[in-house]
Amino acid sequence: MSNLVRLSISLDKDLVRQFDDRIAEDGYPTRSKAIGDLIRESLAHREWIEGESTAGAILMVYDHHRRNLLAQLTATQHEHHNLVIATQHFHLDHDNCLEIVVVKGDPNEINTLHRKLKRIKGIKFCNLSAATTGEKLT
Ligand code: NI
Repeated sequence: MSNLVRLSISLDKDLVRQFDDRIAEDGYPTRSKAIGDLIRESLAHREWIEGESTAGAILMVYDHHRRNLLAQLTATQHEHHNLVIATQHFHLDHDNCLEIVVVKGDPNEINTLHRKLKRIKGIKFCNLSAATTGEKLT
């Protein structure tokens, strides 16, 4: 038996036109796939607001010559070692490094870690990509 449910919904004509333009640009094969993705995105977003556990990645760019920066980065990550699944470091050029910190755990604590990393002097870019554990999504 199929798990698919057929829905009939009514939406504003202009809204549908905008949606169709957007999904055509993105190359979606069907409206169903695009709407399913929007629903999953919304559920993943709720995980960050009211969930107990979620996952994501913190992406940083910094100059490794900056005094105390590396020590502060390491100390801050150790303060939240329960969240950090993995880190990967890339040497972008002579001065700049790009580091990815993959995190999983309490969403509030992940946000705290992100804020702490962001305010370290010498961090040029610090972005949190809020993903999902995927456990509750199909
Ligand atoms: Ni480096």
